[in-house]
Amino acid sequence: MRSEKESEPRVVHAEFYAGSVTAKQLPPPVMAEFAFAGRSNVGKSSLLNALTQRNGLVRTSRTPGCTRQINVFIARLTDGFEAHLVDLPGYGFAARSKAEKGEWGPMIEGYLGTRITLRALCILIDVRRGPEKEELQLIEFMRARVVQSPKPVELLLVATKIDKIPANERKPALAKLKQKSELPVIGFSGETGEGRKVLWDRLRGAAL
Ligand SMILES: Nc1nc2c(ncn2[C@@H]2O[C@H](COP(=O)(O)OP(=O)(O)OP(=O)(O)O)[C@@H](O)[C@H]2O)c(=O)[nH]1
Ligand SMILES: [Mg+2]
Repeated sequence: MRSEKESEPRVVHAEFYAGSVTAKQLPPPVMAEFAFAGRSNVGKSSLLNALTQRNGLVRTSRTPGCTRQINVFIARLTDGFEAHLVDLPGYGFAARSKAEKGEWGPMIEGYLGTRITLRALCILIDVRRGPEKEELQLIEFMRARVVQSPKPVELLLVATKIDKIPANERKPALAKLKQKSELPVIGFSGETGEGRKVLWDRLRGAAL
């Protein structure tokens, strides 16, 4: 019998593909894309490292505002499945300059609103915070999105830093988030890799 560890999806190739401050300047949409959005410091870049099992693939930082452009990575699994993973800059970062703040919304919405190969958007929230105004707005924005895509974009809520709450509080915390957001919720930890398999399974399902 195969152990749980062996059935974990294994990434055989992962590398930086392209980066841009506008969706228009990104390379043409050629394969399924999964994007990761959320407020600054929530753990988007750490999640990408955990998902690809490459600790240094994406730059992470204790200081909010680390990722400042749309960064696209390519990942290939053992069975040949390939997808683009898209790290978006964080929103809700108070110390950012006014001019920069003004560009953030259009950059994120420009990408999410137009990319025809987008198959899933993971909205990350810290498990210790509920969905706030920005997350609800993002969900609204995605529901109102009209793009000539062959498939609707799957929306997932990913509750990050799950390692920071005691094990017995995790299930109730996730249930509460699910009720508040009316979205599927996956608990995730960039530290321990918890949630990695469930997330890969969901993403692959969304690509088909
Ligand atoms: N304990 C714990 N810490 C985490 C986890 N994910 C991220 N962190 C920490 O949180 C901080 C921010 O992580 P990043 O991955 O850079 O966050 P980000 O969302 O990409 O931030 P921006 O690029 O600023 O939008 C870092 O110090 C990480 O080590 C997690 O699952 N558990
Ligand atoms: Mg980041």
